[in-house]
Amino acid sequence: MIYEKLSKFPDNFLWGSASAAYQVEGAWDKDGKGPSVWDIYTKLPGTTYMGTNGDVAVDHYHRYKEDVALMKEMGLKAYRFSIAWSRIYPNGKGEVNESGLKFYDDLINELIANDIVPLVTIYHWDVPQALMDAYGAWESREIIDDFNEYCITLFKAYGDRVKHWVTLNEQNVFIGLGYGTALHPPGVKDQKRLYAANHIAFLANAKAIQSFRKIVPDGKIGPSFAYSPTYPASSKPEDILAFENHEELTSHWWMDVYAKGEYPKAAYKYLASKGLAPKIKEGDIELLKSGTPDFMGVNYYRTATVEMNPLDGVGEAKMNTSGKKGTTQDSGIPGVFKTKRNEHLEATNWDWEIDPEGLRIGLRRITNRYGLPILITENGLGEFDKLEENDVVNDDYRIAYLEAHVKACKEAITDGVELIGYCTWSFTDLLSWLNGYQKRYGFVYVNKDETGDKDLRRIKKKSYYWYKEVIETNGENV
Ligand code: BGP
Repeated sequence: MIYEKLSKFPDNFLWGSASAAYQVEGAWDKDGKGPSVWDIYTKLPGTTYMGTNGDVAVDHYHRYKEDVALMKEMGLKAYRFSIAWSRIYPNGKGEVNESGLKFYDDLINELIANDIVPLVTIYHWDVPQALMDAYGAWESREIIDDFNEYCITLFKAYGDRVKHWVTLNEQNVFIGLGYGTALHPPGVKDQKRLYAANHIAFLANAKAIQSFRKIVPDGKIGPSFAYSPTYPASSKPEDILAFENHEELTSHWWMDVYAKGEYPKAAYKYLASKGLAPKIKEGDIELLKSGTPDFMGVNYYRTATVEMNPLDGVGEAKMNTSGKKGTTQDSGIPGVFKTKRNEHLEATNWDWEIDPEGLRIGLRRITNRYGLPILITENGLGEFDKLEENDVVNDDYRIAYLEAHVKACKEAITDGVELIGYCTWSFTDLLSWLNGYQKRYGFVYVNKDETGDKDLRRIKKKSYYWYKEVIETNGENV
């Protein structure tokens, strides 16, 4: 629909920005923290861009007060950050590390004292290495109880002040890249193990939500899903079918289970025919159905366009982690779908299509299929930024990207989508898991690069002032 007048953002709309522990904190072995899988994985040769890791990251652990002061000055309403499991439980379970608990306690208090709502992500990919060594982390049902204990500790420690929680960040990504393409730890390529681990993660998610209901009854909780809404490459029926396949296998497969406690039928049947469907034990479906979320968290960066892929067609392909435009190859599942570059859309230097309309489309699809409120937990543009003379960063391309996406949110609200908040990725620049420090997302430039010898000073980019105004006017200037 094309409207002459758009609805307003709600009064209590959460204008936020996000980060993740491993990408900002640093202090990887300080004050009793145990190693996570990422602390180990990034040190294996050839795993990340130029061997970058989060040992120091942007040193948020020591500079969080300075970062929160910058948020306050901007007028930020909400800050989404994650807790490092191995800072709380250095061995994944057992004894709690009090200094770890204290760090987040201090951060939460600092945010609240500055009128910023804390949005806490419980798990942003950094499972304790101890649990990987003990039982293969997400591959064993043992993790369900260990994760639940970790969650209970957090709910009890912070639930009095933190009312918005994200359980698992992008389960589709950490499981997909961890067990499908071997680009994330534990670096496995095995579809059967992928779907098995993924099912266990669903169970852990649902159990944590059950615990949450008892401990923080007045809070809201949900997972964050990396949603790339699909388009068919053409109106050929075979491409439409490929589109249906893609939505079902890459989106409904996750969101249906979160929201309804059920796997989508055709996708399940297909995977079962290949011997890849997860084993569903007695009680699993009951647990999934009783641990549904209050909102769907959405991380949106791009859409995907697909076409028919014959049985002897393409499979896995190369991902662009260098920022050299055009180096991504089309990939697919033979007999199911194949991705295709969408010629109607511009792309970033990392070949991510820029598609604000796709955000509106995705928000509507979620609203219609699940009827849940939505929290946008991530949206942003990763680009090379240039630090100019006198500490200036003119990131007009980021302003253009974000402005178009905020407008799409406004249109979606006009369409009837119940949107609770919008978090950009990210507040400060930070470590990109596989792409080093050169792929920047922040409103605040951090003087740090792959060489590691810079002073980490914080510099407000042009986009910082732009978002400040968006917040001040509650989106009316967009
Ligand atoms: C999401 C992750 C974030 C962040 C972002 C940007 O998948 O939740 O942690 O990294 O994507 O991705 P990248 O750093 O690969 O550009």
